[in-house]
Amino acid sequence: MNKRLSKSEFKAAIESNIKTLYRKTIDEATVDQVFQAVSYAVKDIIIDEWIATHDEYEKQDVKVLYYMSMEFLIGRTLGNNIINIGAIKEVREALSELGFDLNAVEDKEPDPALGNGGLGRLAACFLDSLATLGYPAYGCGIRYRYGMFKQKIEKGYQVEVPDEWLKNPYPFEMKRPEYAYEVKFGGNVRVEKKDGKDVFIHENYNSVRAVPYDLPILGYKNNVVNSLRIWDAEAITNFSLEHFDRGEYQMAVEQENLARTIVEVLYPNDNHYAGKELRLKQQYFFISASIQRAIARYKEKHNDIKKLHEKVVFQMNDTHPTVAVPELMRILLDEEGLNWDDAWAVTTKTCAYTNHTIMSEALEKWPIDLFSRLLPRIYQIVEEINRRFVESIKKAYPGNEEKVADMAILYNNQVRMAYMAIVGSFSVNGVARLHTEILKKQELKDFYLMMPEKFNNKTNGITQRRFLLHANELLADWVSKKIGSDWICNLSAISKLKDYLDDEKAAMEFMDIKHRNKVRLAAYIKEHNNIEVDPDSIFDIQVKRLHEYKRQLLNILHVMYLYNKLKDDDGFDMYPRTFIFGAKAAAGYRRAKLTIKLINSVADVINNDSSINGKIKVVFIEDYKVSNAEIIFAAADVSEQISTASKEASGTGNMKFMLNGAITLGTMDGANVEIVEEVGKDNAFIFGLSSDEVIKYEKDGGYDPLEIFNKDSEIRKVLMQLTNGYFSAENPGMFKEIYDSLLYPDEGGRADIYFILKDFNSYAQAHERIDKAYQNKKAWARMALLQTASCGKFSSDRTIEEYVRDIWHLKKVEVKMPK
Ligand code: DL6
Repeated sequence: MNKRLSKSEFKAAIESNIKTLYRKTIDEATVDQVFQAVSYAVKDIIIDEWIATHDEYEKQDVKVLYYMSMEFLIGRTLGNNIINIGAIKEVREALSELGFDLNAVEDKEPDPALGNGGLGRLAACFLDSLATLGYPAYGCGIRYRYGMFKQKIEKGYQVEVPDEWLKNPYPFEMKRPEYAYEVKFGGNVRVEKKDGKDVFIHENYNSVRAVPYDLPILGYKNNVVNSLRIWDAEAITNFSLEHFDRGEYQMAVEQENLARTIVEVLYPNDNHYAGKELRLKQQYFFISASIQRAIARYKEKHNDIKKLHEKVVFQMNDTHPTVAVPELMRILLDEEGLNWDDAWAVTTKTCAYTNHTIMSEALEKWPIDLFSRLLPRIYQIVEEINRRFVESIKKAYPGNEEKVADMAILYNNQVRMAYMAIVGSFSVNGVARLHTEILKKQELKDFYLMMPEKFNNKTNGITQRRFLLHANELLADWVSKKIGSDWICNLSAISKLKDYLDDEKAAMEFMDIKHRNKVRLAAYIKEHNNIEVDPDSIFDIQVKRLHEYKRQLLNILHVMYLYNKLKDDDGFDMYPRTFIFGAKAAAGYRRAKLTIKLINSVADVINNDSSINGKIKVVFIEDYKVSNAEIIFAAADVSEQISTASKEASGTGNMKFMLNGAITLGTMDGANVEIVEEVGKDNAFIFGLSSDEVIKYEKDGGYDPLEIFNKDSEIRKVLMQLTNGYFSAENPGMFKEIYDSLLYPDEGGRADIYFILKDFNSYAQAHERIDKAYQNKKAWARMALLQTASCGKFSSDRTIEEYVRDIWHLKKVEVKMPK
């Protein structure tokens, strides 16, 4: 390691930073100020490694990955950075001697929430793994001034509050004005002939200056520091104040506005395409800047642009960065002077695409008039890509106009971004085996048939360094004591814990740690929700974005059903259970927000009914985010992964729970399938329709929820409680919309499109199995330990190695620091 600071050197650094930053002594400093001072002390250490890493990349002239993503949900970084530089002990002790607690100091860091959920968090895990494995990579994204909103619950309703993560300077970021680029919008394209060639001149545009900020991404104790480069927008004001006329002034104001609005806020939609012009501006903004920089960097050392792909790979995280394809073409054609075929050859060897969803509402399709107005030159290029692609479809399938309609990039006045991503990439991957199979057999079947060599699977993963080493110190220490610490950088080594499966003492220690983590979560719930929960009850947890397909509704309807049984059936008993929810709903997603209200209304009634002797508690944790997620995963007994089969591309929360010893209650969806494969089906609680059954019902019909409603009196009772005011005395009709959605066809002619009633009984039976299994403490402990012991496959280190092997072909770099 670089400069290993001793405890006393850390103390001195913190005190000195407090003095220079705030003109205070440590005794006068607030915890916020100490957070800044510690962060700068840590950053000082990082800087040398950061420089050394980039020097090494330069020296070895390595191939570099640019991971393009609209979202990086990195969460707090101080704690992780301290762990990764190997200084946790020194910093903790230094702070303690100065009268501060490291956890309290960490709590002062805003949670950089530049993402919505799984997709953004995956990008953050990937950066962690890339740095730890020593692969040269940049994350490329946007420096949103406001990240994911903070959620408040008021009278049971979600209220969105802006997330001002940049209110105080963020100590780890570094502005890099020397790498600023201009990005142009609107205007028109004029064609001129020069030396017999067409030259495209973009004029009358508005533009902004994209200015990057770098955040250090540290590998685990290996001196490697990669960068997450997030772009801010500044106005280009190049008019002279003395001479401006009305037109110039107008232009300046427009450019100011453009710069201000473009990076203002993250769109809070998960798995949903909203079609807003500003969103397309954001996409082009960060992509254009990132590609301009990547090419400039390449040209510093290389003069043959046709070999770009040997040193550069662009991975597009979902379709949001797909304008990378025509933007790279634009630069190669218009600025580098390549002909079309050469430019296309370079582009399709440099770009790769990851698909993260098959939800039709998430597929981006931009109206052509908007797209062409905002990005006129880019649109011309898209037209030409499409024209040539349509030619190749016609050649492959002569006379088959249906194929053209099904596959063209431009169709029905829309630009189909996923199709452009596939056509412009050399690799197309899904994020779990089942998901990739569905892409190949259903959603993208035509493309798979035409270009099968592009398709591959990369099952997602998570970083064990954040979600065990940092999030669950007690368990991490225990694991290391039992089997050594190899698991930190090689999660498959955690399978050595299997040696302890039948060691009762070890299993009891494991459960004792779980209990202590449950006590920690109970204290958090008491502090934030003012609800007492019993750490001896089963902690049954569903935390993720609120989306109908994720079926939080199924979970709460089942809670209502259990409550009815406790009230109505004297013979019924159950082991005490705490149902914990955490979920943000997109601000404009009415039904999701109503589901949050329903959960809170049910919680109000049940938690205040003394007649059930506390057998059920329901808690909705406000503002679910990366930092409280860490406390939540560590405390779970049961991990609810209950999406309608075929809808969840992978899921990664399922893996975080598993790592922390929670048992999956889930459908055979996304990566659940692979989790069950690892632990064995007797060590998971599986229920519900299979993806094939769901897809068949969707195609052929044959499911009528009214039949279930009419036949099953318990389900009927639960549903009637949605309309009779049982849980909403103040407004009995409040949940009628949910009731209707379950029983009556929507505009597409189908009712209960997520098969909640269809899966209800099978779900209830899985819960009964859990109730019984939990009461056999020994067997449960074994099963819980088996989860942790079996999760080796789900490290993002494994995922990254697969991307490197099959797609990116990067070389590992070692960074040595002078002693
Ligand atoms: O691949 C990361 C993550 C998956 O684990 C989830 O299953 C999937 O829903 C999510 N997809 C998206 C798609 N986004 N948009 N827009 O967030 O990706």
